[in-house]
Amino acid sequence: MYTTFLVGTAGSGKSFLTATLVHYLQTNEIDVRTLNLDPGVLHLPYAPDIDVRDSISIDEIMTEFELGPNGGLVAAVDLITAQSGEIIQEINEFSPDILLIDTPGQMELFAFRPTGVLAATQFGGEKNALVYLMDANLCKTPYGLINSMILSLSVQMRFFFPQLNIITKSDLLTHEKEEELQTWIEDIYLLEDAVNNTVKGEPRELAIKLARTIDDLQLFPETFPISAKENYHIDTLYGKLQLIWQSGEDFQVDDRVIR
Ligand SMILES: Nc1nc2c(ncn2[C@@H]2O[C@H](COP(=O)(O)OP(=O)(O)OP(=O)(O)O)[C@@H](O)[C@H]2O)c(=O)[nH]1
Ligand SMILES: [Mg+2]
Repeated sequence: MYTTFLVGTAGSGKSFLTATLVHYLQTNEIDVRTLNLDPGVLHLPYAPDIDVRDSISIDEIMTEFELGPNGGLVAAVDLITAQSGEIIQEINEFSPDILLIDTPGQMELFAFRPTGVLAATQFGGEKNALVYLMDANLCKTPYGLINSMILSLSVQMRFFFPQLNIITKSDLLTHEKEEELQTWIEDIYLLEDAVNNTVKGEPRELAIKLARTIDDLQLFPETFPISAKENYHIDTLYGKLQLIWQSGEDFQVDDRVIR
């Protein structure tokens, strides 16, 4: 089983992309299943095959432990690992070739608490990939882009899965803006220029130092734009996921199930 975790800041498009990817894979007759790990979501743009909400009720948790909505969410996400047996059983029953895992809206609940890493180990297959969603709305300025890059790296630092970065909602960007973003990501000097042209004083110093650190690390994952709404680069994403799962070899239908 090949597993992909979709992780990103609140509203970055995780659930929508899950829906688009499932549709794309099913159209290509690939055996795919979805797992919703967000206990707080009310509506999803796809029908999850496995749903953490079947075993965890935020309303009951809030009432029982007298918690507000945020405390309720934290407790609910922390409970996921306690309920992991049922979820693992369902995953094994479906035993799909590909499992897509839609993670909780508030990224910090999943990515920056021990539960997330534990859940990822429990629900992951033999080959895991993580798709980190960078919202185009948050990374279209040089300063915003550096912020998003730092967040992506801190997610990488938690999971250490092969990671791809995508700029979501790229249909909201002009073609010129999309190209500019790509040049900033690929060329630190152009990113520095852009910072110099838009930010002054201490924020400028910090942004430049962080950008150089990111560049020095040489760890920043491959990044490309996507639009789940307009099916833009969905095939590219799938191709790159295949490369991760197959470690660079062609995707073979007969041997794609690995457990
Ligand atoms: N224009 C555009 N909007 C998008 C795209 N993908 C998602 N959206 C919109 O962005 C909003 C959030 O999308 P979701 O898929 O719910 O994002 P999410 O990361 O799952 O959100 P939470 O789980 O609540 O944090 C919705 O209004 C979507 O319609 C896209 O490719 N283009
Ligand atoms: Mg969601």
